[in-house]
Amino acid sequence: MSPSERSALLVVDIQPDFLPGGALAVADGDVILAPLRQLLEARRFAHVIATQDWHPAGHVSFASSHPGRTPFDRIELYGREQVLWPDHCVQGTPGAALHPQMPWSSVDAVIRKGTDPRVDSYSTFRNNWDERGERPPTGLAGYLRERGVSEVFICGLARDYCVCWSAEDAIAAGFDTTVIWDLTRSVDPSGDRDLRRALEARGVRIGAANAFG
Ligand code: VGL
Ligand code: ZN
Repeated sequence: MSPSERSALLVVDIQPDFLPGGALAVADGDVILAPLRQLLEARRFAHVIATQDWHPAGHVSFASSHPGRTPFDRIELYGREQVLWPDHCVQGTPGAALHPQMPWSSVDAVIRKGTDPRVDSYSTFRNNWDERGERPPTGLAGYLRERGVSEVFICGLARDYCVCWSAEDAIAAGFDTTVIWDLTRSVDPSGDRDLRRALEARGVRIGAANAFG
């Protein structure tokens, strides 16, 4: 297999709700769209997987599901911290769609996550912890392994939640893992330096889109 056949691109949560004007807008999230479009159109990756945050109405991660709480409050859920979000990416709503102006035709598979009403899911590989203290896999690691993928490149939104958790799980699952840093943006950019160091400490590489021409 050529190197590119062993590599997959994961494009995380490019959905209107995470872009300016959306329900959980990531500042400057739209800045990554043009270079991401170029990367998709260049078809440099034999495997491209997109993820879609896809919550049922009334999801446990929504502040509106917890009387008296407001968005960005933190609560304890099943013994762990849970950030409470504005309602976002509700199944079937326009804000939950894959961004309608992006070239998705080269995408092989779309992984929907956050579909369990009682458990959040930042990572593309596993849900957050459930009431049994477990993090059920999504099946993506097996999908990639069965196709001979050993290396993943991750981009998308948000850098400090879904991208970061996906990268940590990817490396834990044994994949060579690179975050294409300039094709990501954070909900809270003040944590970016620490986040980058924490990822590198786990063995995640930090890359740039211009490495792909
Ligand atoms: C995300 C918060 C809640 C993300 C999803 O895509 O990073 N963040 N749901
Ligand atoms: Zn979500």
